[in-house]
Amino acid sequence: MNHTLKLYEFPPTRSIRVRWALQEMQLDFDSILVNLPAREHHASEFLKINPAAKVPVLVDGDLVLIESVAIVLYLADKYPDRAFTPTSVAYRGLMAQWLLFAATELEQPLWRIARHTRLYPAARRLAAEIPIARDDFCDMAKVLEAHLKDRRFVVGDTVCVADFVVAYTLDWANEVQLLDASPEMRGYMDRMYTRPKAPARTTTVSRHWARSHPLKSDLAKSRQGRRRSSGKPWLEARQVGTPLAEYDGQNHGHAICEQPAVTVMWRETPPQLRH
Ligand SMILES: N[C@@H](CCC(=O)N[C@@H](CS)C(=O)NCC(=O)O)C(=O)O
Repeated sequence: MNHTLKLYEFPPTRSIRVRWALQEMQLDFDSILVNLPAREHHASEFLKINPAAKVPVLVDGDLVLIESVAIVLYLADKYPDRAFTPTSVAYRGLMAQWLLFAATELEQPLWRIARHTRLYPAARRLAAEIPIARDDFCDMAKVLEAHLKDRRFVVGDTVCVADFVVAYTLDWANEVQLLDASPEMRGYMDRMYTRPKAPARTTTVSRHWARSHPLKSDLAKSRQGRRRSSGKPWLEARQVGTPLAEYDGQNHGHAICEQPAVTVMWRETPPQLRH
C-alpha cells in the first residue's frame, strides 16, 4: 500500500491515540512498525524523520508531525466532515483542555512511574518517585472522575479526538492499577474501548496479529509461550489480564493489535535471569 498518510507506530504506546483517530475517521494509512525494544527508533533513517526518537509520527505528504496530541488535532481539523471535532469554538476549547489535561496532568505521572519502574536503567530509578507520582495522578484523576459523572464523552454529547487520547491514557493508568477506585473513569474507558473502531486494550493482542506479524515465526515456534530466538530478544505470549508489572525487565516492549488477544512481549533479559 502507498497511502498519503503514514503512521510510525509501536502499539500499545501513545501511538494508539493516533491509530484510534485514524481508524474512527476511516482514513487509509500505511502503518510502519518501529520496534522500540529493537531500538529501531534510534536508527539513522528514523532519526531523520523524528530526531526525538519517539513514536508516534504521522507523515502526510511533506508534513511530519511528531506529537500524538498535535496529530489527532491535525486530523480532526483536516477532516471536519468526519465529525471528530466539535463545531462550536467553545467546545473546541474544551476539547483542547481535555487533551492537554490528559497529556500533562494524567500522563506525566504515569510516565514517571513507567520510567522509574522499568524504562530507566536500574541505577537511575528512584523508588521514592513512584508513590509521589501515584498521588499526583490520583489528585488530578479526581477531577476527571467528577467530570465524567453522567457523561458519555469528555466534551458535549458526541465523541471527539480528545476521547481517544483520554481513554488510552486511562487504559495506561489501569495497567498500573490506578483506576481501581474510579468507577466513572473505568466505565468511560470500557465504553470507549467497545466502540467498533477502537484499538485493542493495552493488555490485549490479537492472534490474528500474531499470525500476520513478521515475528509470527518466533511466536509460533515459542514453546509454552517462551523461547529464545537467536540474535533476538525474548518473546513471550500472555493472555489478557496478566499484570504488566510481571514484565518489569531491563528493556522490554509489547505489541498489540486487533482483538481477540495475545500480547507479545520482547525482553532482552532471559526470564530465568530476571530475579
Ligand atoms: N509527547 C510525545 C511522547 C512520545 C513518546 O514518548 N513515545 C514513546 C512511546 S509511548 C517512545 O517513543 N519512546 C521511545 C523512547 O523514549 O526511547 C507524544 O505524545 O507523542
